Amino acid sequence: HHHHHHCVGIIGAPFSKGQQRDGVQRGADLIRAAGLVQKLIGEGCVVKDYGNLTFEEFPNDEPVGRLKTPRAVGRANELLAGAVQKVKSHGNTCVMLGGDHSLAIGSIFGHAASRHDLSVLWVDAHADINTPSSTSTGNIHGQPLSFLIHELHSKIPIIPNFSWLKPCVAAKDVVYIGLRDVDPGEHYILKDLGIKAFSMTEVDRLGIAKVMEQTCDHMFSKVKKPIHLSFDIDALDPSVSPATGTPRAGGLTYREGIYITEHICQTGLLSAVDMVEVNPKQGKTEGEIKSTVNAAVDLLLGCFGRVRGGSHDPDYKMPNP
Ligand code: 5AB
Ligand code: MN
Ligand code: MN
Ligand code: MN
Repeated sequence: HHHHHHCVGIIGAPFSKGQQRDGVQRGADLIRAAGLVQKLIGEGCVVKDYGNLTFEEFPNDEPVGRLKTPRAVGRANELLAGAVQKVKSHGNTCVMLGGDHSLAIGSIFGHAASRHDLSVLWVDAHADINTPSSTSTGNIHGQPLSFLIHELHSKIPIIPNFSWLKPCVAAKDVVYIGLRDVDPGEHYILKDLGIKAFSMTEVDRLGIAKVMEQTCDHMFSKVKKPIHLSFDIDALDPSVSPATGTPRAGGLTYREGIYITEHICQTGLLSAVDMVEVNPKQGKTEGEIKSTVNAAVDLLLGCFGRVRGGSHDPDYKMPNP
C-alpha cells in the first residue's frame, strides 16, 4: 500500500440562497467544530484551512423566470470558483464545505478551470439536474448540473451574474450514486443524455462494492481523469443524517457512504470534494445534528486515507515490554 500524504485545502462556503431553509449556511463551521482539521492531520494529511468566503448581499434579488435569488447564487459561485482555482493552483485536494448544493456550480467550474477533463461523482438522493425551465421549485440547489453539462447548454437562459459561467463537464463524465427522488424532467434528461446512474435500486441489486467497481470502470474507461466528488449529505439515510433540508427515506447506510469515500481515496485520483446540505436547524435534537455532522466528517476522513481496518506509519516501532 502507498503511504503518500494528502495535501488538503479547505474552503468554507456559508451560503444558503440556493434553497429556502435557513441554517445550511452553518454547515461548514459545524463540520470544522467537530474536529475535521485535527482528524485529517491525525491521518497524516497536510491541511491548509483557507477560511470562510464572505458573500455579497443582494437586497432586490427578484426571481428571473422561476429561478429564486439568481443574483446571489450567481455571484457566490463566481467567488467560489476563483477560490477553488486558487486551492488547486497550490497543489491541494480541494474540500468545499457548504452551504447548499448550488455551490457545486462554482466548485466544479473552478476545479475544471485548473484540471481539464474531470469526472464528476454525484452522491445524492436527488439528481440536481433540473434546468431553469424544468424546475418546479425554482431552487437552484436542484439545478447545478444543468449549468455545468455541455449537452444542456442550449437549455440555459441568460441570467444576471451567471455570464462568467460556461459548461465544463460532458454528460458521459458524470456518475450518480444514491438517487431516489428524481423529478420527471430530470429523469428525461438522464435517459436522453445516457448519464450513468446507480439509484438506490442498483445499490440494492448490486451491493455497494460492485457499484463502486462499475463507477470506476465508467469513469476511467479511457484515461485516468481527476475526480470531483460532490457529496450531498442527504444521500445517506435520514436515520443517519436527519439534519438536512430535503431528507428522503431509503438512503445509503453509514457504511455504504464510507465505502464510497474509501474506494475513491484508493483510486489516488480524488482532486476535489464538496460536502453540502448539512443544516443544523433541520435537526430535531442535538443528537440528530451530531449524527449528521459526524457522518460528514467521517465521509471526509474516508476520502483522505482513513481505513476502517486501521493503519500504521511505515516507521512504526513496536514498543518493548
Ligand atoms: B439537493 C427538487 N428536485 O428541484 C428541486 O438537496 C429537490 O441539493 C432538489 O439535492 C434537492 O427542487 C436539491 C424537488
Ligand atoms: Mn439532495
Ligand atoms: Mn444535492
Ligand atoms: Mn491514499
